[in-house]
Amino acid sequence: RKPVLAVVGATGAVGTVMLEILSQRQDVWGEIRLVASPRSAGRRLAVRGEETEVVALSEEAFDGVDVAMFDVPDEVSAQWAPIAAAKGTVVVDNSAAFRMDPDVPLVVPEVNAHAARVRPRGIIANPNCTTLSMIVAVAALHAEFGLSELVVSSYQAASGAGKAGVDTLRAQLAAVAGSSLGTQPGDVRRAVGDGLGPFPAPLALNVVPWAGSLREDGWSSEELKIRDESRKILGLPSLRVAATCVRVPVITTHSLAVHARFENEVTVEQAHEILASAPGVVLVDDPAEGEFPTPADAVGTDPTWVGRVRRSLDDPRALDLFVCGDNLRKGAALNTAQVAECVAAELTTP
Ligand code: 11C
Repeated sequence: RKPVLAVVGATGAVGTVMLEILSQRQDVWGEIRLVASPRSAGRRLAVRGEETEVVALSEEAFDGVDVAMFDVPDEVSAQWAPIAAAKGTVVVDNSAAFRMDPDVPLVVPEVNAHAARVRPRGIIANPNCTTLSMIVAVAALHAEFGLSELVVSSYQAASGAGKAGVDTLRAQLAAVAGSSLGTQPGDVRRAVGDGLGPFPAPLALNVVPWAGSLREDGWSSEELKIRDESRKILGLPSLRVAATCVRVPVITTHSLAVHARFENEVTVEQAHEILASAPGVVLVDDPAEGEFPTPADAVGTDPTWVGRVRRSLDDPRALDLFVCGDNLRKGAALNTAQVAECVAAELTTP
């Protein structure tokens, strides 16, 4: 029989993309059960072309469920993923609650699919969307050259902060549209007023060097996630990583400028070959023709897009590149779906 899937958080921003993705991918699932907070129970949503009623999150919601995808806040996952796992359901969790737990694998199928099979708690974690937007390309280069250091700056889209982030950016763009704002200190801030939403400064006509919450010594949680998660996924616990996370006025698709240093000397030609043949990566790198990835082109697509590949002028072992990935697809729902499909294959292989 085909495995039964539960989508927990089916009505949220990532859940909505998940239902689209489940309707587009090869259908490996039997029943797909949609689960959400009691507030959303009873709503009807379309998946695989069928209207399905959303049921409230409860222990019974996991009866007979083989695999559950969780796209809910950290504290909801922390409470409910172990309850589902105790019932024998394999949980693929997109929150930050379990990512650094040594008994929970952190899986990107193109990089470490094998890790999904070893899951002592019955939980598999999905990385943060910023890590996911670059890691497939970085891992392909690491496999050839041996990564020793990453220095990254992110250009993160508003939807990383959920629906509130998108609504805020759209409202701010409306407030500044057609104006001559952006020429005097504070003029954009005054126009936006108290409509900052989840961001600490105006995002329209601006960039904001902050994502996540404050951690020790001035680092943000988002910057530490990039470091910790990259180390765990690549199996490089001492990898040197420095990240600066920046929010930009883009609706969806995170970008990163990556400086990657390797054990061995690199050439752009080799890097191009590796990236052009890496599963899940598309290389667009012809600056003479104005061809490089941008979020406006990458949004709504599945791959990690890579361009601007250069060998560092001062270090023959280092590459500089620019990467774009849809933070709601590969950055969240798509990776979760891919991991769940790995589990489904395992459960149905005799
Ligand atoms: C953002 N990357 O862009 C965050 C959102 O740990 O899954 C995802 C947070 C997470 O704001």
